[in-house]
Amino acid sequence: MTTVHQAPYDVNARRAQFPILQQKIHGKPLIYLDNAASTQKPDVVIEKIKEYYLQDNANIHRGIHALSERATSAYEEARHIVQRFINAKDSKEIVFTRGTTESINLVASSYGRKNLSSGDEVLISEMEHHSNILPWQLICEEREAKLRVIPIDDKGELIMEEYLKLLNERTKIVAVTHTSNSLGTVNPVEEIIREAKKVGAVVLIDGAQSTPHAPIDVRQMDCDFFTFSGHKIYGPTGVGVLYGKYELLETMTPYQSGGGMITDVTFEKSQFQAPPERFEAGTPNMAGVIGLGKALEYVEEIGIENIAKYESDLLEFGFKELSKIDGLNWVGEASNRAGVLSFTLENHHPHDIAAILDLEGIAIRAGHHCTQPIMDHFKVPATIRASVGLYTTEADIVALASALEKAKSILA
Ligand code: C6P
Repeated sequence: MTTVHQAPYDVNARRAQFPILQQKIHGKPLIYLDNAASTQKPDVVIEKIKEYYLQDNANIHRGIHALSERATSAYEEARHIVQRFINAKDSKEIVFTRGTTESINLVASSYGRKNLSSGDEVLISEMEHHSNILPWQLICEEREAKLRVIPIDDKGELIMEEYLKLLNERTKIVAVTHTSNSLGTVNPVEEIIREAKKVGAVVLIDGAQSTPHAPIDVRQMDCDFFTFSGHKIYGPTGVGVLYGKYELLETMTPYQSGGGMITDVTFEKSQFQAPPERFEAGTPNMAGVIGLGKALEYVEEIGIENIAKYESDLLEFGFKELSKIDGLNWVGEASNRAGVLSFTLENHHPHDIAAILDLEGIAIRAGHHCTQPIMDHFKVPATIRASVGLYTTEADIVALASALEKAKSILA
C-alpha cells in the first residue's frame, strides 16, 4: 500500500531531484512536457543503477558467490516492491518484461494461442495504442478468431452501451487501456471487468499511462492481466511488468525459452519452471529491474495519491490556460482524464508547432502517438500532445501557452 503524506506538494523540491531538468535547450530552460512518451529519472534511481554496477553486478539465480547472491536478492526485492505497488496477492504474479509492449505480446502469444479458436472473439477498443492492437490482430488471424472493437464518442469516451452489446459467450479476451495516451481518457475499468466476467472473458488492462498517475490496485480491479512500463514511471528503459493472476499464469506455456526458466532439459523433453521464472528466459535486465524497484519506492515515498491530486489540478489549469488560444481544438474531452493535453491548432501542422516549441526549449510530442485509429476517428493526421509528470509546474504550462501563441504568429 502507498503512503499518504498530508504536507503540501512541493514541486520545486521534486524538480531538484531530476538532474536532467536543470539544463538549457537552445539557450532556454528545458520545459519537458513529453512524459507520456517517457519520464525523466530522479537521482535516486540513477544512483541505484550506478551502485548496482559499481558493487553488485553479476548474473542472477545462477552463481553461488556473493555478487550473484546480492544481485539475486536485489532483483527479487524489486519483485516484492512491484507486488506491493499494484497490490498483487503474491510476488509470483509479477513477471518482468521489456515493457508494456512485450507484456501484451506475451499474453496474446501464450494465453491467446492456447485459448482462442475459430469463431472466438477478442474485444479491444478504438482508443488502444498499437501495442494493444497488433498482438491481438496477429493472434486472431492465426487462431481464426475475430477482433472486435468498442467504439468511442466524440468526447473520447468509450461507448459503454456498445461494449455491452459486443460482449457475448464467444468473447474470450477483453483488452483495453486504463488511460489513453492520446486522449487522456480514464476508462471505467472496474465496470468493464465486471461485465466481461459475466460472459467468462479474461481481461487485460494496459496500464502504461495509468500507473504513473493514479493508485493501482489489481485485486480491487479484479483484472486478470495488467501491464506497465518502467520508463513511464520514472524508472529505466527496457524494463516493464506483466501482472497475471497466478492461476492463469500457471496454465500458460512459455513465451520465450532458454536459460533460467527450466527445471530439466533433455533432447527428448524439457520441463519448465513455475511462473514467474517460466516467462523470464535468458539473462534479464537486472539493473533495469532494480532501478524500477527504486523508482516505485520513490513514487511511494511521495505518495501516488499526492501526485494524482497535484497533476489533476495542473491539468485543469492547463485546460483553462490553453483554451484561451484562438483556433485551438481539443482532441479528447472526457470527463475523467489524466496525464495529457491533446489538441490541434487550426491551419498548422503539429510537426511545425513542435519544431518551433523545441526552439523555445519546450519538449512536446506531435504525431499520431501510435494510435492511428484515434486520429481516424477525429479526422486529424496528428495532434500536439503536452503530457505532465510529477515535476511539471504551472509555469511550464504558461510558457507552453505563450510559445504556442508565438508559433502561431511565426507561421501566420
Ligand atoms: N506510448 C507514447 O508516447 P512501451 O513502448 O512498451 O513502453 O509502451 C507501449 C504503450 C502501450 N500502451 C500505451 C497506452 C502507451 O501509451 C504505450 C507507449 C508512448 O504515448 C510511446 S508510443
